[in-house]
Amino acid sequence: MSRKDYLEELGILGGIPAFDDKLHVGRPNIGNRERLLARINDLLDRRWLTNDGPYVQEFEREASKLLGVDHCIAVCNATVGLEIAIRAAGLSGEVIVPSFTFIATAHALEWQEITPVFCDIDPATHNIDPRRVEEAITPRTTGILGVHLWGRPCDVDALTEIARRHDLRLIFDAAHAFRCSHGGHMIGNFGDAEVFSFHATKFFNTFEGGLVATNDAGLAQKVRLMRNFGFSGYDEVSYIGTNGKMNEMSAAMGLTSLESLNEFVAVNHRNYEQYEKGLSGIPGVRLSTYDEAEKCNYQYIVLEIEETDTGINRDDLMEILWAENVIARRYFYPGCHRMEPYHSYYPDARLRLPATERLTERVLVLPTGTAVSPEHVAVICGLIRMALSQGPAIRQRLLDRETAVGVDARNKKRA
Ligand code: T4K
Repeated sequence: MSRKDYLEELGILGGIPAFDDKLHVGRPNIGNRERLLARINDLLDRRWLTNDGPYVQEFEREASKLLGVDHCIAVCNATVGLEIAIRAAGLSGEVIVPSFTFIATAHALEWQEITPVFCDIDPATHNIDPRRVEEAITPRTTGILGVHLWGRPCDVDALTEIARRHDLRLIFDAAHAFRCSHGGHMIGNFGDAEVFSFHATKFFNTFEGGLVATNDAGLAQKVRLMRNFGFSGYDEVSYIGTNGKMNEMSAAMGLTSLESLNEFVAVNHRNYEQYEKGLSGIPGVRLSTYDEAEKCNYQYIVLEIEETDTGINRDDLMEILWAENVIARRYFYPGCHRMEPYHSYYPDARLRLPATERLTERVLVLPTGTAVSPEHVAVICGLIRMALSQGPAIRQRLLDRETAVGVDARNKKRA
């Protein structure tokens, strides 16, 4: 790992990368290995590997306690969790959803032949804009699917009020928001149901996994049955169901990760504060903030790059960082509405989504988590400072190099 002082040292201009190994966004946090391996031995000895096993039940009890939610149903991943929650809540027709989210949010609807109606976001929060939600309601609308993007709660109160007034169901994609709160209440308690992701790339993981949280006993019972093919007894099926079960290995990882949860958050918080300090005062870069009065997991370091102030754009910066082995990601480019099948269905959707369109061009997510040390953060901040403060000079050198390569290729062809 090396700090860089001169432009010539940048990887993109031929220098040696700052990091020998790739630094990823979403490197998994791993808790206590001995505890995990002991649990895995235990489940192997027990020969109980899946189907509502003892670790899954214990994990659900622990999650309920942590979130203060009556019912927590562990599932194999958040995508299937969303599909089950959406179906159990009786959604159909059209559901209003942001486009600035991971594609799974929209697919969970479309998979069930429910039309996702993309709604613009509030550029200040990156979350669905309640004013735009209200405009998108039609006689076919049955629900709203909000997303707590980056773990920052969306405007839960306004959305709850809109849902109440229009008699709509309200579900939250809380994939990013485990151990976050809103108004002092843990995420998991809002809407009809909230769905968390415990994918390997989340700060809290169960390898693959998710959780449906709800305080509605009837809905919880339906979700539970639908998670297991709809079986309500050995030979009795009550609903159409799927296989959405979490397995015992994942639950063992979940229980072990829970024991290190606060430690993971502390590391994320430390990295976040260091990024905040290291990037402060650089024109054209804005770091998304978290509400320190609430519980946050700080799992995403989200930058917005303003080209008019820096001379280079988000994609240039990403290329510069990748050349240093910093694999920053432009989540959630280009927006669900520009991906298939939605792009073909609604080729003009971008006209209704100006804030989304603008943000997808500006956002860059940086590595954090327990695999990222303060030294890593210091070097990354140094690289960003250099890249953004000397953007036009870097651009010019790249242009010169491209021209030189072009001339060289033409000369070789002639020779
Ligand atoms: N809703 C929202 C708002 C979501 O963000 C997501 C998932 C969902 C719903 C659906 O949740 P799940 O059904 O997955 O539970 C990743 C994740 O696969 C995805 O879970 C996550 N959101 C999304 C934001 O990120 P990709 O396409 O970026 O994954 P990938 O394979 O490029 O991994 C990201 C980086 O993580 C890699 O550069 C390397 C690193 N990595 C990854 C894995 C799997 C590791 O270091 N180790 C690993 O084991 O989607």
